[in-house]
Formats: sequence, C-alpha cells, structure tokens
Amino acid sequence: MRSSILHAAVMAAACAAFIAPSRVQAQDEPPSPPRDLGAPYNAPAEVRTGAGGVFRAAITASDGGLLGGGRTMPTVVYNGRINADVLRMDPGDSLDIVVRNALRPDSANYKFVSWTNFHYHGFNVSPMPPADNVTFIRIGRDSSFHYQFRLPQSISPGLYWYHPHPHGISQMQVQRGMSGPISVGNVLEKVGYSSYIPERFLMFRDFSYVGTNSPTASCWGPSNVPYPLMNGQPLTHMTMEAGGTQFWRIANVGSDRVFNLKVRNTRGGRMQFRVIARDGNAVAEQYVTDSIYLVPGNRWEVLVKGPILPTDTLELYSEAVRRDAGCVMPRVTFAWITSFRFLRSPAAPVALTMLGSPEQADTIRMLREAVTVHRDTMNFTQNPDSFFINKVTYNPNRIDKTIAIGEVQEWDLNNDSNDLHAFHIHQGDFLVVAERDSGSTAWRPVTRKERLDTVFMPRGGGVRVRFVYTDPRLAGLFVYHCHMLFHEDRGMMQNLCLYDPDPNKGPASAQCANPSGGGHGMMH
Ligand SMILES: [Cu+2]
Repeated sequence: MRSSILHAAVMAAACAAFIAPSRVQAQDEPPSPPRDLGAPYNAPAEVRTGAGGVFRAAITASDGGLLGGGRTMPTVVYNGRINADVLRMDPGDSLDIVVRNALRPDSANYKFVSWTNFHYHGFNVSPMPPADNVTFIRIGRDSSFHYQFRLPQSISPGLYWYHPHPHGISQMQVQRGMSGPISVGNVLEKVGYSSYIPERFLMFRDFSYVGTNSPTASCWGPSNVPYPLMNGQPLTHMTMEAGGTQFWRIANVGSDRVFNLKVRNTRGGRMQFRVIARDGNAVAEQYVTDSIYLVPGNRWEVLVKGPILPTDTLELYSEAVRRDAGCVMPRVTFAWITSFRFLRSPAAPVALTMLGSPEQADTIRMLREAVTVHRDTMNFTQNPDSFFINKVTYNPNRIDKTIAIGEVQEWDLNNDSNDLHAFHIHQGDFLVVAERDSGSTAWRPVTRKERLDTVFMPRGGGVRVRFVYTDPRLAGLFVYHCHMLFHEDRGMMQNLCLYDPDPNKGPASAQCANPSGGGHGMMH
C-alpha cells in the first residue's frame, strides 16, 4: 500500500524536477539557486530487526516503471522502489532474507534480467551458501533464494549496502535501480557520541539513457545523457536547523560513475565534513575534509553543521570528474539546502569530539607493524572490449589466488590503463599503506585513519593495500574485482580461495568447492 503510493510520488517528483540544462553543466561554474529547489528529501523506508535478534526481510526484484524527465527509461528495483529500503540491523543478528526474482524481460531492458543474486557489500560473513555468495548462487526467473546467516558480534557498526552480483549483467541491474543501504548498529556511539543526531541517508547512483548497453563507451555523449540520482530524485531540497548538526550517511550505490561531493554556501565558503566512518569501518580517529570522493561501492558517514544564518542557501554538488583523456563526468547539482530556526530554544549543540574506534586503531596498528607479509601484484589493464587483471579475464572455473586465514597480505594494485578503476574485495577490509601517482614509479607511504573495502585506483598509478582475514568462518571462495561494473562484467574480476590452515578442515580445494557438488554457477 505505502510502497505504491511512495513509488508514484517519487516518480512524479523525479519527472517534475528534471531541468536538464541547469542541472548538468559543461563547465565547473557554480549555478545560482533556481526558483524550484527540488523535491523534498526522500527518506528511504526501513526494515528493522524483529524479536529475538532475528532480521527478516522479503526482497523482490521486479520492474520499477519508467524514470526520467522527457525521455524515459525502464527501471528494475527491489520491492517497488528505486529509493530502496534501508535494512536496519544489529551486530549478532540472525538474518533470514528471501530474495525473489520477478524480473521480466522486454525489448527495453535487453537481456540483463535472466538471473540475479544478492551481495551484502562489506559484510565480514561466510562467502558460502546460504550466506554472502555470488559465484554459486543463481536466482533464475520466478525463483527465490533463502539467505540465512548470522552477523558477527564483532562487525563494525556502520553503513553497508546490497546489490546483485550476476557476472556479465551486474552493471545493468545495479544501474537501473537494484541497490540499497544496510545500516548496522550505532556507529556514532562507537566513536563517542551519545546523544541523538538527525540522520539522513544520501544514496547516489548513476542512471543513463542507454541506447547501446554501454554507458562508458560513449562517454556521456548525446545518445547517453547521464541522469544521476540521489535517493531516486534528480534534485532534492533539504533543510537543516541553523547551527544544528546532521549525520549524513552517504553511499555510491550506482554502477560506474565517480562522484566528488562538496557543499558550498552560495555566499561563499565550503562546508567541512567530520568523518565518522568509511566503507562500514568506524575511523580510528576523526578528521575533517571538504571533499567526499565516491567510487561505486564507497560509503562515507560524516557529521555536518548547518549554516549559521537562516537566510543561507547551500548547494550539494559533485564536481566534474575526469575519466580519461577525452571524457569528463560533468558537474551536477544534487540538492539545495536551506536552513530554518526553531521557535523554541535551539537544540543543545552536539559536542564534537575527536575520538575514534579503539578496535579499528588496534587493527590498523597491527597491519602497519606486520613484519611477515605475503606480497603480490595485481595489474589492471583493458582494451576496448575486455578488462583484465594480470592479463586474464574472469573465468568462473579458475581459482586465481589462494591465501590462508591469518596471513597478512600486501598487494600492489596497479592501474596500467587510461581509465579509472576501483578495487573491491569481498568479506573483508584493507588498509591503504602506500600510493603511486599517475605516471610515477615511486610508492609514497601514506597514513590512513580507516580501512576500506573499495578504493579508487588513479589512471597510470597504483594503491598498495594490506589486509588479513582472521575469522575461520570466512573460509571459502569469493571474489575481488573492479567495482566499476561495466569493467567487472567484461572480465575485471578474480576468484580468491581463502582457506583455514587447520588440518582438520581439509585441503583448500575442498574448502572452496561448490557445496552443492556441481560446478561453478550451478546452484539454483
Ligand atoms: Cu575498472
């Protein structure tokens, strides 16, 4: 009932607010506020943990209707909404989630809906069915899969997200709407805030009028107008209490596009973001930035302070991001923010601390100080049709890398191409310990205050990461890949076998085999 009304309202708002010439600008010139500041902030609906710590959800993937001002494109969505539900759960919960594939092929959505599956991006849980598996589980049309697993008590509170991961067709499913946020526990409490702070989910996605099934190939050309959305809307009018604080939970839940988010006051000056968590990891120590760089998959959780003057207007926008020599993802305005003042006495100011998560600080210190590290190099390259890691495209039947629980890994991730890439690894997080600038051969050590699960790889440069899997329950087969899904679908992914060295657990090959007994991609 509520879903269809909400959905209709979202679509109507999306169409009404789309003003192409003023939203997407060729140059980086700041626009002045338009008369119509956009549709009201669109809070996602929520599914919450039930009695006894059991989180139950029924999630159906289906057609979501048409979206877009003037020109329209079909969407595919979860539970009827392109502004997908927040799954709000707690560490230690038992998850009981039924995902159903009710997608329908038609001439407009090509051939990308024949099967699907469901990935819990960022979760440190088992990669084997019936948990967070994307290689053995295929949910065919009119079928469903019952995911059952427990969130570890030790999982970091923070923002995660869900999306399908069907190799070869994942880009189109995600870009057309199938993705949404997962909130675990209370990350503000983890870094020292005890009072309530108003929360906003800001879910960014790319969405384009695609004639070719290839948004990146035509580089946002005339046949392929980009239509980026925040919470399913092209333009949003947000409000903040003058001098008040909000907790923004930001994610790039799209398929291919990079955003560089900033907030400016139209009177002058930039908003500072106080960083609480990234990629579902509380920071070891809070810090401040004025720029939020989001590759597909990244999450940032930040505290923002509203303008002091009730007359101020702020603009939330993404700067233009250069993709390669001939291609720029243009500047885009996502929201206008105006402030209000309560008639009653203003809310008690939030005491901003500089605390962080002691557990994350310990993990980061352990990774930095590790003496025995297992090194490897992953080279990301491409040609117009295929995308490679170490010169090969993805083969579901080949295990590319085998590592043991407890081994500290150090991987050099080299972007030997003239395009952007975004490294993502499943079931865990890594620490960036060094970077290599575009065109340079020298690694520059860096000190980071957080771990990530997805990282931007600069053109012609590289990123050196360290990570360790310590929980034997994570053993099994999973993947690492480029999270620009056009690249992943065309080969930029590999299989990783993580095995438990305990001799009672059997050989690695057995620990990473398909539990249904079939080959890869056989479980329905
Ligand atoms: Cu890539």
